[in-house]
Amino acid sequence: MIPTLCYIALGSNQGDPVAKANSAISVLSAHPDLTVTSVSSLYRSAPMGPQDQPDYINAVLAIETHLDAIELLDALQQIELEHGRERKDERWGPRTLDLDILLFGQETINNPRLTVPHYGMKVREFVIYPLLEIAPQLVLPCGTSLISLADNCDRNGLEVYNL
Ligand code: A4P
Ligand code: MG
Repeated sequence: MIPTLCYIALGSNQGDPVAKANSAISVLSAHPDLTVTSVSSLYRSAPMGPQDQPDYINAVLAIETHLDAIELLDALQQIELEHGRERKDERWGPRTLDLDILLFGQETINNPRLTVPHYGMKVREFVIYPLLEIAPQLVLPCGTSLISLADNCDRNGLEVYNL
């Protein structure tokens, strides 16, 4: 069976976000059910949502997997928990680690636990530019090219994070 090519967004702005991001990338790379095929640079981004929170570290990974989408979500949520994630009520508030499924092959998924493509991916600079780095030719299931999304998306201060 052919594995599904998926794109995962990573975000963190609490408790040493760079270390959290690198650790999450290591755990994903070592996961028996996932093959990480590309990893973007780490990026520093201004917070979307409440402004009284630290800047974020964001990145995007390409993975291949034989898991179905819900099994993949379960695996990602398990990794979030292992990195100290607590789900709070505040929308868009600070988080130690957020792992979102951007794309699951070319599937469109709408169920109570999962919306794919991710609802914010067309407008978030901290998703579009890291994704452009690893998948410049990408076309969304709706037919929109990633490059056209980038053409319409301000970088909003987004920069590659250098140690
Ligand atoms: N869920 C539905 N679709 C998906 C999907 N495609 N991938 C459900 C992952 N999960 C998905 O997520 C809530 C529920 O969404 C999950 O239980 C899952 O079943 P969550 O991670 O518990 O909550 P959340 O991430 O706080 O919610 P939300 O609204 O998805 O947050 P966002 O939209 O991801 O925003 N600013 C910068 N610069 N960088 C960031 O990364 N992130 C956020 C969070 C706010 N501001 C940011 C950033
Ligand atoms: Mg999330």
